[in-house]
Amino acid sequence: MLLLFGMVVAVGAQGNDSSGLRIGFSQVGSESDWRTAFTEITLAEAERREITLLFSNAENSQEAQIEAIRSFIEQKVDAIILAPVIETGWTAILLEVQAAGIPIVIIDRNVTADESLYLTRVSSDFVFEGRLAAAWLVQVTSGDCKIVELEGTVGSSAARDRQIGFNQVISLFPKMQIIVSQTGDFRRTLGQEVMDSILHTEDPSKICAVWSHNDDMAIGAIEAIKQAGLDPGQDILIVSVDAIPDIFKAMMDGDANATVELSPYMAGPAFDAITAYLNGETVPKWIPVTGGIYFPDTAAEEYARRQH
Ligand code: GZL
Repeated sequence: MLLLFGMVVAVGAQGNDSSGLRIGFSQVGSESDWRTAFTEITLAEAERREITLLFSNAENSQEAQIEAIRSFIEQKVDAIILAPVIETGWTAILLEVQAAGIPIVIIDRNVTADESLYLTRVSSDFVFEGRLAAAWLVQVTSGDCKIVELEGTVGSSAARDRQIGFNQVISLFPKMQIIVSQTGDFRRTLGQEVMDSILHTEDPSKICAVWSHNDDMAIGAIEAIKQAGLDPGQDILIVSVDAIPDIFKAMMDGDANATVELSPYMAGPAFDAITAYLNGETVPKWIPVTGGIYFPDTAAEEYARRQH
């Protein structure tokens, strides 16, 4: 059974030992295609497992996330899943959740709160994603490239750690240089606006590549590069993260060069961890999801395969 803003939307087809659980899910928002896919997959997985999911979309507001968590406590849910928009400011509400005796799972981005305040975290390794993107760019440019960086949401662990990982690798190569770094908040429209502005303040002929913390901002940048009369994917290389269908479409059009995969399939492991905990089993503090790096040579099949 699926509760969307209090409505019963559907009854799941197959039960398992998660069946009948009532779980509150506080989602960041709908800022990117990856986030939308992550939400859709989570709702479908809850329905399949006959979990009643109380879903809240905070539209990137931490305050709205905290209010949603308080509402889940009042509704006496069996567990809570939190996808935190930014890293800091969670300790107080996590203490309230702990006092209510409700297990909470952190999913995707991280929190700075003490790990004793949550059951586990299901996520990818953002530092690894940054390293992988940088290693590819170093290789294809022989370690000589002036880079524009489009950062994700300020204060999010995804943006910070992808930047850390990327810089760890390029710092080994003196001619790999980030000439400007600006946030596009993981949003396509802002990625385009920021890139358009950069193309007017920097000498475009000096820009070798765009390193974008997610595909949506990269796709926005691609549009800006085209409007500047340049050829994205050729004049300016494009490397990003998420592996959403639209980046594979861009690759098929010759406009993008590499994307590091971020799996949107995190709900299953989160639901499994909650069920294990409620069955008295021990749950590890981190449950990793992994992904590879993809290029134009497999874009057509990846595009076809990733229609969620
Ligand atoms: C990272 C995730 C990021 C995605 C973006 O795990 O939090 O947030 O890379 C999304 O697409 O906005």
